[in-house]
Amino acid sequence: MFHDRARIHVRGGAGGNGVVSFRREAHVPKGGPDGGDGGRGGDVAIVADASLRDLSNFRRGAHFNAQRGGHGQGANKHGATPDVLEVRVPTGTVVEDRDTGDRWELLKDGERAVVARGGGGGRGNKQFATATRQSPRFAERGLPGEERTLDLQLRLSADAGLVGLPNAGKSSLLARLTRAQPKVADYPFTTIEPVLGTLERDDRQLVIADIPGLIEGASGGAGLGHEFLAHVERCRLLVHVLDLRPLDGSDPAENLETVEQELREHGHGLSGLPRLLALSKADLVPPEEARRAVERWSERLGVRVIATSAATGEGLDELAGAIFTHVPPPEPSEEPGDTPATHRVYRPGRGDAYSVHRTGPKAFRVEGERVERLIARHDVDNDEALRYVEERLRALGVIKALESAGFEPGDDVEIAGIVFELDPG
Ligand SMILES: Nc1nc2c(ncn2[C@@H]2O[C@H](COP(=O)(O)OP(=O)(O)OP(=O)(O)O)[C@@H](O)[C@H]2O)c(=O)[nH]1
Ligand SMILES: [Mg+2]
Repeated sequence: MFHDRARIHVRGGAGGNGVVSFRREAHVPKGGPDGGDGGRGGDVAIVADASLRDLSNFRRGAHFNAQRGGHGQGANKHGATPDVLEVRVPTGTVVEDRDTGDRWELLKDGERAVVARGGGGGRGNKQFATATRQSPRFAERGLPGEERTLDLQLRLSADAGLVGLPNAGKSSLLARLTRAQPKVADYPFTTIEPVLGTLERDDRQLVIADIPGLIEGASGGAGLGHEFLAHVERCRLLVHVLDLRPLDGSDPAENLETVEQELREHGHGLSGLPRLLALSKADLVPPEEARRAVERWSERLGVRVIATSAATGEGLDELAGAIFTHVPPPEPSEEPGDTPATHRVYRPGRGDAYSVHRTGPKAFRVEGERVERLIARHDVDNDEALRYVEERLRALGVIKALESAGFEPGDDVEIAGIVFELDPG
């Protein structure tokens, strides 16, 4: 079974906590603060690995949790930051976070994207020492790491794709054009997963994909084809394979339209890709009829049409040559050696904004990334830490904003689900 989709959960490691510690020296009764900072939590990165074939390594809903940062220690020792947790996926995997719309495309071996950053480490008490607060008895907690649910989808990187109805002869053509050995049989849906083959000529190579047969309704979910239409998106040329003499007696013109309709309905630019038409099984009709079919179809479609037979080899060289001439050169960004910006590294915004809401007669709520982070970092049951939080809230202008909303010292304030009495001095 070919697994081209998976869903995973990733979580950056939590930051380590800062620590409260004081220097101890035999002859100094009370040394200064020397609590070290916690280390940043580990990141989770997705790395493209050309040796992987598909996404079958991923159990349903697998979790990847990076390690947490080390806690700070006395004597000003900082906690360690663990190694990045690497999740290896086959080259050609598209990673998407449906909640945020973030998306990464890992197209080349070794390409990587940090998808969940570790949380920041907390500062140790040494960092909170000031002229007026010489022995701070509080330190910051580390922050939780970033968390996401990611949808992985493997897109094959083929230059040209063979598309057509089931039984049209796509796999037979691939087998004759390349060294690939797809299964060939006289029933529809013989091919149930895409097969790749390499077409070689002089010093050029092109990858050709044999896509499972498309039937009416494929783009809407019918048959097997729709699952694989996504793979065709990255092709730069489509070779439409059309059976000249279908076994089921169907009309080739209608068959061609069925497939073209599915390509249009799938969208993603598929119907705009350059086309070749390979008429298949030419050995089954008299040569004169095959010639007339070529003329008719080229006139009608305005594309290059070639009569082929996987049985006799007719038209195969011509088809291979036409594929080479009609595949457009790769986009400049796909040239080797050039590093395209195919992935984005997520950086949390500055998040300075906040809002103040009155929730009751003597109760308020403050929302905002920065203030919520402040609360997550401190234990407001610790008087000294609470005083520090008040100082920061004042510096951020939150106390002023609360006052203009009617706040009075001693009222309750809720931030990120934590309620405390705010009594700024
Ligand atoms: N006579 C003749 N038969 C052919 C030729 N090409 C394919 N066939 C036969 O047509 C049938 C279908 O061929 P496949 O290559 O499996 O067709 P496909 O398009 O890959 O079909 P699916 O994988 O089911 O979508 C098989 O019985 C082949 O032997 C040809 O050039 N001449
Ligand atoms: Mg096939």
